[in-house]
Amino acid sequence: AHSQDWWRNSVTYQIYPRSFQDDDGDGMGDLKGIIRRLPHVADLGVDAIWLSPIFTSPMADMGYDVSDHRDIDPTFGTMADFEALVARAHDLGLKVIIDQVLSHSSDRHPFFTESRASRANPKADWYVWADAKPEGSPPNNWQSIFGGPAWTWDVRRRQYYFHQFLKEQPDLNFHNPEVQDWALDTLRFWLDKGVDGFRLDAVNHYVHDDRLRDNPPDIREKTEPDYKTFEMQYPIHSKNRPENLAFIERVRALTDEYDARTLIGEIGEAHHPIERLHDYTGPGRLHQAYHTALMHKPYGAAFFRDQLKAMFRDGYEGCPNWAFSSHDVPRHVSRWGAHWSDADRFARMTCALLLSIRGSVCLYQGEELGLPQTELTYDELVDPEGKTFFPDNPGRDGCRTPMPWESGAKNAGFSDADSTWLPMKPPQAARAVDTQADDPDSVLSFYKRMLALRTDRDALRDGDMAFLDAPEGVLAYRRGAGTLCVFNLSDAPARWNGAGGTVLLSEGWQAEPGGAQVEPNGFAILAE
Ligand code: TEU
Repeated sequence: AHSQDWWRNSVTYQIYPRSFQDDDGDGMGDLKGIIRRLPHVADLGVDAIWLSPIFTSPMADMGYDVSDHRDIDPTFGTMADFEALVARAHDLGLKVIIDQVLSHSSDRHPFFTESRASRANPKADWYVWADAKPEGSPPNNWQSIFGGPAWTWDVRRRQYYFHQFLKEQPDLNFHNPEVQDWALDTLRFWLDKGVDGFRLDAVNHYVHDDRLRDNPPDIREKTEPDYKTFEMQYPIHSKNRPENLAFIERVRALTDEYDARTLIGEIGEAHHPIERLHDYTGPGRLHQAYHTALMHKPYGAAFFRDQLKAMFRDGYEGCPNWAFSSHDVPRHVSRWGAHWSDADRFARMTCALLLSIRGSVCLYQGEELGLPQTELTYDELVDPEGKTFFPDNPGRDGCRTPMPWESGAKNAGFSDADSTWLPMKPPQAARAVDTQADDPDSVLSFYKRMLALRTDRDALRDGDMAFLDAPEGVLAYRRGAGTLCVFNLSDAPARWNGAGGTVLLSEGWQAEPGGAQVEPNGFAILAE
């Protein structure tokens, strides 16, 4: 499977390094800790790991604010630790994908220190600077994803600088060819270290409109008011610029100089139809498009069918990368909590669903344990998003709490420290790896079985996906020539009238003449 094309329809396990395993006892996870726990990941049967940022950072946005893109933050260890991690992962048959945050840097990056010092210095044009409007207000209406204007005034240059995220994350100016070259050199640095690919953070944010035109207003109804910050404009000028694709082609050309590498671009796109992702995975562009269509509140058979059909419209042959959970959204078992009465059954059903749809998949650490979102008080929050928008949007800390390994141990085995950067709470500790490892009915055992099935059965990985007529609330599709997948996503029992076969995996599924009785959140994967 590990050919040039190993990445196609692959499964990647996302590690959030600060919360995976603490080795040095400071209450934060680190690279040595990850090395220690890698066998757990390899045992699952995934193809690759993706590490959220481990680079030098003041941690205003937990490492997504990088102050040296070519070094490791001491919180996580050293470059030697990183090299050891890559070697160990490769020994275990795991590819290594690292996050690359190129759209912006930390405001404490030496480039930005230089850039803000004056209007005439070698880095003056490396960030996006603009004069105030005559009345002193920002140059246009662009909004930050973390709230407020995307422009902050700098007293020395007497100009505004652009930041799509925090003011501590100034946007690099991708219209400047030197910036593009620097970004490519940074990627080359890590390719030469032997990483197998990149998760390109906020890849649709790189290029802004150089005429700084206002974004048009977003006139859609709010669909997810309870936890997600909503941008009340269509960001067609602040990001999503067509010019971006030319730079992505340069990134791909560089990557193609190396053997069997992959680019997963993160396109967090709530504002455009899902099929817009086709642009990003066109020839000579990204291998995989990671997006957030299935990572918000909307749920149900009709919703999934519409999203998947849209993605694969017009004979699309590209490779989307699907996920239900990540370090940015509430864990899916909690987010979709209105739709189940048995959390573990729901975790297993969504596992079978995610791993049977066409495309690549990213699993987020702890998902294989069926972890729920951690409830935190305001005082426990660290994420600036949560601290700004609490309580309507408590931010992202609840999915970033430490990984539970041994239920009875201090901090459930995550750390020896008396306090950890985010707390370990009882609901998570109770689902620790050791409580599930030997239980054949656990969520963890189910993930392993499902991953093994996906590995063994080519159709589940590489087969096309054809949707079948099904009763309301039921999602049914055929993968390849003879693998049938049926899910009851409703809260009522359903009757499946149609094809059957040999059950490969099922739950809440009672075969009957001419079909089956499917309980709420019941499902089956069948060989026809
Ligand atoms: O997220 C990019 C992104 O597009 C955001 O909209 C994301 O949904 C955000 O978390 C809002 O809740 C990436 C990273 O995944 C995220 O952790 C970073 O904060 C962000 O980039 C800035 O680098």
